[in-house]
Parts: sequence; structure tokens; C-alpha cells
Amino acid sequence: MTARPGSTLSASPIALEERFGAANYLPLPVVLTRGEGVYLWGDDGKRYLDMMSAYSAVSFGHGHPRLVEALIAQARQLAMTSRAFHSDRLGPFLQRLCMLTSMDRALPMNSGAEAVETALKAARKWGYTVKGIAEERAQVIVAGNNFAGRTTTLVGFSSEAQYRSGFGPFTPGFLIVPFGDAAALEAAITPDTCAFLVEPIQGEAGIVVPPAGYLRAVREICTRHNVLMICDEIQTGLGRTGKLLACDHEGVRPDGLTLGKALGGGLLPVSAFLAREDVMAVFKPGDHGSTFGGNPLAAAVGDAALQVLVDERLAERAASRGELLMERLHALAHPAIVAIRGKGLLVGVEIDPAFATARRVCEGLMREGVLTKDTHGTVVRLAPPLVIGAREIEEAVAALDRVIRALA
Ligand code: IF1
Repeated sequence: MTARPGSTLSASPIALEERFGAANYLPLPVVLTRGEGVYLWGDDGKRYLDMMSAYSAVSFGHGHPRLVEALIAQARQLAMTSRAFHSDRLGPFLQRLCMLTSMDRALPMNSGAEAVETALKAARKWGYTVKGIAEERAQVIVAGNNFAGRTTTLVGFSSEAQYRSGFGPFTPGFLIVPFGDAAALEAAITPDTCAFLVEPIQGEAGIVVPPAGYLRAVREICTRHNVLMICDEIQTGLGRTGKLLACDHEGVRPDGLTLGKALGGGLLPVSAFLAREDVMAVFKPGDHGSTFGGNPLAAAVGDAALQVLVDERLAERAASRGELLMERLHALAHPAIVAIRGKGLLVGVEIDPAFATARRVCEGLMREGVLTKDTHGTVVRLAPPLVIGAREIEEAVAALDRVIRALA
């Protein structure tokens, strides 16, 4: 069926996606039309509890009034200028970012992948101009089962065959070591190593928490070998794990940090690469950029999001709600649940594949009015907006209990 230009098909939204879109996702069969707080509504009027908050981009809940107000006010005032000029919004946003994270400087971008690409460019140039690595020889070490985004460079060091298949050749200069193994990291470091890029808790890998002390050990090793420790907190940052940053659980300050997702308040893409003075100093005018990076609208919303995060004590809330969620999940004690992992409100429930796929559990949850996503085939992700109440946590776990019993 080929639509003539200008004709509009009266087909359903799903049919239109299937006819005119790319099949790069396999969404659950639900068409969402509205969101408010922790709830989403389908086009059939059914209400759903959002237990994945758009991969942690909606930590503040859907349509947070203070954030929507900041978006509207700024959109009416000034939205886009490019960085060819200053705006009154960028400086205060960068200041708040740095003050909150104790990092020296911040470079604003849009998507998480762009923030990680920025981090890699900074690390390499720091390697050449500060550490003295020979040109074109810089090596970045990454952790197995990482997820850093979908660009060809980033998938080039992914362990996931599907993320790489058909997209080569890939960017050289990356080395994979096992996640959680500080000794393996140290053994892999050479004089050409400029950085170690690591998620403090691996999201896509199935919510994998490293052994206690791992991040402190990495910090010590990187310091001793003059290797930049770069933490990708795009998924774990901004209160998600019960602290402002997941690194805070071990009192570790990285040399570089990437943020994204919730930084945009669940309203628009906002990300940033933050770094130590001498790392960010490698960027000279014209070295790096982005059409939308640091635009006044993004800066205004990002600044408001950081204020809401602090004012509503959402990191602390994620810690206490996360404890309740973990406690209720462990109480299920169902043989189909082989593991429960996570920290704060970033939780993964591993389902025994002999029992059911995580996708089937998510389909069952959808029928129960709870929306979430499976990851890595066997893990059901439970990562609700940080504004979730205790009652909604209880409801979500009760729904999971019903689904697992029904599938038994
Ligand atoms: C998809 C999950 C995956 C990320 C970390 C960078 C990025 C992400 C730690 C890139 C993005 C998203 C991408 C989305 C699925 C989702 C995801 F863990 F959050 F569930 F894939 F691992 N670093 N994660 O998690 O940020 O460019 O997307 O803004 O690609 O299917 P982005």
C-alpha cells in the first residue's frame, strides 16, 4: 500500500507506524495518549501504572507541573539560539550541574549517546595532550555488557551481538574487561590507556550491581595509573539509585561523568558531560559542538529539573521507596523469580526462562494495568518515576504476583 503524497490514511496509529516507520522496536500493543505523575492512559481510556518511566527519563513523573511551567515559560521567551551566542539560561544551568555533582565543568549535549561520545573525545585528547600518549594510540577500557548508546562507535564496544550486527566496521581503540573485576581492569591498563568508561550499575545488562567496593577500587587504580575514571550515570544518576549519583554510594568522585535521560525532566532531551578542570580544558573553540546542545529551553528545563530533584528530596525518596519495593518483591518468594537486583528505584526481577520470558510477564502486567519493559530476555525492569507513592509500589508488586501465579 503506497499512500499518494498528501493523502492521509485513516488507519490506526499502530498501522501507521507499521506502514511508515522502521521496525527497530517491538512495542507492547498499547497506544498511550496521556501521562500524569506515575500514570499513563491508553487510547482505550485504560489507566496504567508506569513502572519503567521511559528508561528512567521520566524520574519526575509525567507532566511535572513545575517542569511543564518552566518549559512553557522559556518556550514563550526564547528557545533556540545555537552556541554562536550566549543566553541567560546556560550559565546558571552549568553552575547548578557542577555544584550538585562536585565536578569542575559541564558541556551540555542532547542525547546520552552524544554525552558519551563527548566524554570519549575529551578522554582521547586528554590522553594525547596531557598524559602524553602517542598520537592515534589512545586506548579506552570499557566493561563487558555495557550499554552506552547506539552510535557506531558506541555499539562497536558493546558485548551484545545484535547491537553490532551489520553496522561495522567499528572505531578502534577500545578494550573490554569483565564488569565488577578491579584486578582485570588493572591488568588491562597500559601506558596508552587514557580512560576507563563504566556504568556504576549496569542497566541494559539486566540491572547488574557490582561487588561492594568495586567503584572505590576502580578509583584507586585509575588514580595510581593516571587513567581517567569516567562514570556513565545516564541511567543511574539524578536520584535513581537512592543517592544523587550512584557513585555516591561509595563516596567516589570520577574524573568524568555523563548525565542524560531525567536531566530533561521527562520533557525534552538534555544530557551533559561533566569533568575535572584539566580534562574539560582540552576543548578549544571549534573542537566540538552541537546545534541544540545547551539551548536556552533545554537549559531552563534542566535547571528546573535539578531544583525539583533537590527540593522534593527525590534521591532520598528513591532510597526509601526502593527499600519497600525490594522488601515486597523478596516476600513474593516465587520459584519463577530467580533473582532480584538493583538499588533504589532501579530494580530488575530475573525470571526463570523455563517458566516464562520476561516479555510474557510484561504482557501480563500490561493486562493488569502496569507498564514496564523486559531487558536481556529474562529480566523485568522495575524503575518507576521517583515520585511514586508507597501504595502504588504495593499495587505494582501485587500485580506482578498475580501475573506470575497466573503463568504458573
Ligand atoms: C535503546 C536502558 C538501554 C544508557 C546508558 C547511555 C545511554 C543509555 C547507561 C544512551 C540509554 C536506553 C536506550 C534505549 C534503551 C535504554 C536502555 F538501559 F535504559 F534500558 F538500552 F540499556 N548510557 N539507554 O542506558 O542514551 O542516547 O539513548 O539518550 O537504545 O533502546 P540515549
